[in-house]
Amino acid sequence: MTRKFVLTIVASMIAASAFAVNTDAIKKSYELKDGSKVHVFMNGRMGMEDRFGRAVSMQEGHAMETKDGQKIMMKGNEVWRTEDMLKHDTRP
Ligand SMILES: [Cu+2]
Repeated sequence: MTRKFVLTIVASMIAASAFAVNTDAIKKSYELKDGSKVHVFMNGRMGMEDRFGRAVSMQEGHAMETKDGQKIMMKGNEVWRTEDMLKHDTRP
């Protein structure tokens, strides 16, 4: 294999793993009535983002209502994960 060919493979592997991290991070995000957001991560647990874009804590089992009237029950409290996501802005 030529050196250039190997570098191409390595570059595409890095690109693929970066893509995997981004899509793994959040499964779905919902906008809530009060202007905050709830992010559902790939592991099914959730993290809250307040209307100022800060990661905030919410007790597990707390009932939330989305802008379009859906009721969601808080599962998990992934504050650190939300914080990390907001810091690196890996929102989908
Ligand atoms: Cu919540």
